Amino acid sequence: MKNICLVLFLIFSSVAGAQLSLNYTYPNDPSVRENLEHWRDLKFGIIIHWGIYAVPGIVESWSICNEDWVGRDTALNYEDYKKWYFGLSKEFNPTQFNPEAWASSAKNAGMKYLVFTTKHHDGFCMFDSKYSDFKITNGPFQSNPKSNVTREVFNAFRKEDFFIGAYFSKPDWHSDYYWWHAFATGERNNNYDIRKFPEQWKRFQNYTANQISELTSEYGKVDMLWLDGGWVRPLETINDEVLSWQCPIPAWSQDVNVPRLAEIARKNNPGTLLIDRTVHGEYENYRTPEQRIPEGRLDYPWETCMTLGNAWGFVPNDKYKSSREVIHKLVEVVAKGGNLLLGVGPTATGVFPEEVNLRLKEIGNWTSRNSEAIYNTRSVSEFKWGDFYFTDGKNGEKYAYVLLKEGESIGKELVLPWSVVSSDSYIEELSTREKMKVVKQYGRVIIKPSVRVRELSKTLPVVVFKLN
Ligand code: FHN
Repeated sequence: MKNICLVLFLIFSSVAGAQLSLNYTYPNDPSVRENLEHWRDLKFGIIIHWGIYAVPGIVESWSICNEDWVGRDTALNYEDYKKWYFGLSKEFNPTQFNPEAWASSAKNAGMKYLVFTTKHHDGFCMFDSKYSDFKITNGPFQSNPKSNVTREVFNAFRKEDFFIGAYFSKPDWHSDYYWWHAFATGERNNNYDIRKFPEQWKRFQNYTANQISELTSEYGKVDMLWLDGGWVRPLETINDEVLSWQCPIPAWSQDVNVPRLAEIARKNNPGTLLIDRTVHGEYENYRTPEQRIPEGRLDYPWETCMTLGNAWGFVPNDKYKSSREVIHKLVEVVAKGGNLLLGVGPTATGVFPEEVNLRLKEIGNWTSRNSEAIYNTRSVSEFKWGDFYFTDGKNGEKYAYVLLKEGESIGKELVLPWSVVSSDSYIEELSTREKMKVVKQYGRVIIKPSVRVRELSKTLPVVVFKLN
């Protein structure tokens, strides 16, 4: 039994102000700002990593990168391994591909936006690019009516009213313009000195711009470009954060000209959000902490991207987080002013693993009954007190969240300071809409949940109270 004395400091206080950002740049373009505020309302999204790496069920792309932290079959020499990996494009034939089922599962979980890997670092295009033969429409799946996977995925999620994000890797380890055959491939960076071969890099910049143009003009409305591969960036933007990655840093600038990509994308879809991850500034419209939730509340738009299992893509026997754990993270992220982008990987045949579908269904059981306390809310300066989180609704209502461990329940009394409950306000438990019995004494307001609500709380990962 969780002995709870819930004193809700929902009045603004000087304490625990938001963690001020040192290098976040709010967009100037009104349509981008409007799109950003809309995205902030959505709170919960799905990022889907799907590519040839699903065939063997290994980590996406990284095993072909010649950096010693990467795990790969050392029985093969590196060149043979790379050949084997790229050869997976001739085996990838997802005959059970069912993007409508993916979209329905994600929607039922309460997710509102999608980020889909149109191309990961390995350069394999999950769309029918005119600028590459290394693509899903040039292999065993090419005759399938759904072979242009990105188009099918975007359409299926758009039909469920999802905000559409295109994940696009700035580095492309299959492109001769990035890993040039004239030199041995090295680590994650391009493998030639751009200062000596500027025309080769110009070719890569054009190749990238052409693919961004395809993705933002031939695949319906794309709301966001989620650019990954932060090491591809102008040299002058290398900062302590990049140095902390402890990865090789070239002496030259890998500037892929993101302003040009933004211009192309926004000409095709005005207001497109640009997420040039970790390369702060004008084209990082929100920040993207990965696999972690920031300590404090952040005063700028941000999103935690986190895997449901341990891998971004499908790997066999992955260990998935419980639905309770995901819902706790969702509430924590929302109370701190962010969004949660949850990562799943479909199998080589094109379906979500059954355990993933089950988790998404369980998550939906909670989000569907507490949706108003998630979407459209905004964080407050006093976002946390003890074990509890708080947010503001947009119409003066407030929400208080009590996170419960397995088997825990709320206690017989919850205490509110008098000041937060005006004379005519009332308090309800959100999932039952049951009005709370409230006693006012000695400058405090005591909520006395009914036996029914206390019993129900044993089955809930989070109990939400709404102060009207
Ligand atoms: O290198 C990628 C990684 O494979 C994965 O796609 C993640 C997802 O956020 N992004 C990069 C690592 O930050």
